[in-house]
Amino acid sequence: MKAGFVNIFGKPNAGKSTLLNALMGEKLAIVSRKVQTTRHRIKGILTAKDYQIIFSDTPGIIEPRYKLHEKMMLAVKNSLEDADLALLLVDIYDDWEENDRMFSALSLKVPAIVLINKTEKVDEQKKTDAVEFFRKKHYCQEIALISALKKKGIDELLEKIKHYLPEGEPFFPGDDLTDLPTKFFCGEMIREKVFELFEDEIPYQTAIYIQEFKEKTRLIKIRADIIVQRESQKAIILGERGKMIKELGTEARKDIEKFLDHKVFLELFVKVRANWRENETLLKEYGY
Ligand SMILES: Nc1nc2c(ncn2[C@@H]2O[C@H](COP(=O)(O)OP(=O)(O)OP(=O)(O)O)[C@@H](O)[C@H]2O)c(=O)[nH]1
Ligand SMILES: [Mg+2]
Repeated sequence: MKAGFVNIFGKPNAGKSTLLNALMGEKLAIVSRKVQTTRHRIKGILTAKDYQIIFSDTPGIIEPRYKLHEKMMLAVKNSLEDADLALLLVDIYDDWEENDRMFSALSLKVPAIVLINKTEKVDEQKKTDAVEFFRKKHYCQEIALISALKKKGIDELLEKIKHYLPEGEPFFPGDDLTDLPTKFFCGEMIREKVFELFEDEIPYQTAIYIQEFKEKTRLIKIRADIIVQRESQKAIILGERGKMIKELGTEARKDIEKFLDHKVFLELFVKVRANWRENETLLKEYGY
């Protein structure tokens, strides 16, 4: 039996959460076309008959500007410490030099596989150049071209990963998919809709707080607060005659019902908490 921790690192928007979902064959982490979507370390536990891999998706690596960012980078740091193998994800369209500097700065103490992502529409020359660029870097044990979105190269990657796992017994029971509570994922699904529906600073100044999660006989009742920083943002999230929040609620409820495989009653409230991103007490309350 082999068991180990495989942690995914990369710049914002490289496709880390998409990769976690592809590896798990299940949507655990929310994804958006905007940067800084993931704020927590999200573990996905993949158990087969002869191995268990605990994958971690992490927030994209950035220079912290708020306390919230510091918490996000702490999640990255913690993931650096318990990895058996690192997956360093690069968006092929991004600046390779910049990615290289970031990977070097991680000072990894474990082997790494560099994964060049978003390659489904890239010409052969660019792929060869990217492999050539990263292949000789000191942190790079192996390299692979993938498309997390199209699930290309994922099975081959799993085979590669197995070689790096230490011998050992599973860390989690076979049917566990993650270590985080169901409530967390419900909050994330609501947050994903905020990333989809609203532009500019709104997704970055929003947090979700699950007030109530109650399993009743016929449905699960969820009451959640959408926390924003300013009254003007509250008005935008509500929309004219509550149009936007209604849409948000419907979309999030559908996703949550699919995830829980249960009927859900979702009630949303918008609350203004000035500067919650800098407030230690509020950050803690919202799970950061
Ligand atoms: N074309 C293409 N797009 C991809 C691929 N993988 C991810 N994406 C897209 O890239 C965007 C970012 O994906 P995420 O998985 O949220 O990226 P992330 O690295 O987790 O981002 P943060 O959480 O912000 O650090 C989304 O629009 C994805 O659909 C891929 O293989 N090909
Ligand atoms: Mg992410």
